[in-house]
Amino acid sequence: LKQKGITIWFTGLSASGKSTIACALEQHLLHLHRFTYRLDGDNIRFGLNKDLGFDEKSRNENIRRIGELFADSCCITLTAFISPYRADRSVARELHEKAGLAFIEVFVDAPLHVVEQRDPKGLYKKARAGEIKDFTGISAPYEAPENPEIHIKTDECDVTEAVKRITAYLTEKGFI
Ligand code: GGZ
Repeated sequence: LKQKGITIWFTGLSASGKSTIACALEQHLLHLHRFTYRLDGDNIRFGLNKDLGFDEKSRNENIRRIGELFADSCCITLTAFISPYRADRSVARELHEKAGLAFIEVFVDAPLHVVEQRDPKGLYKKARAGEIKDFTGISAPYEAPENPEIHIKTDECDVTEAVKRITAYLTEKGFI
């Protein structure tokens, strides 16, 4: 292997498409016989980090733990967390860089009105009604990446196209 391990770090609003793209990318990489490890809010927040909520400190800790865990894994790690704070993503990036591991930030970008319309779990509706507090995009901040390695606008680009763009990047950099 050319690389010890790489992390593809998806960030974006709830319902922006992070998990969908990460799943499709994982399938594609498996076809190429590359080992992957995929994590998202659905598995981590019900297990490892079930003690954490969504206030700012808890989100910092959520992202801190995820960054620590996978800085030394030797496969292609795919993480799909909102990770709304720039500083938290920087910490994850620095941990990787110190360990000589690649960190690829993918901004999964969709405007608020689009994700609100998608609202697959009805969470935006509840957040608007005040039934969920600290909801990203409504009552809690999302700090968009300023310099992501890859920027995908999911209202303009479908899942297949998104996977193609990421794999093209990985190929170009010699990661796969
Ligand atoms: C944002 C929330 C919240 C609040 C529950 N704000 O679309 P989902 O449901 O499946 O993904 C969201 C997930 C976010 O967890 P993360 O670990 O990715 O967040 S962070 O990186 O900010 O720590 C959403 C659900 O959990 N959810 N309450 N208040 N999303």
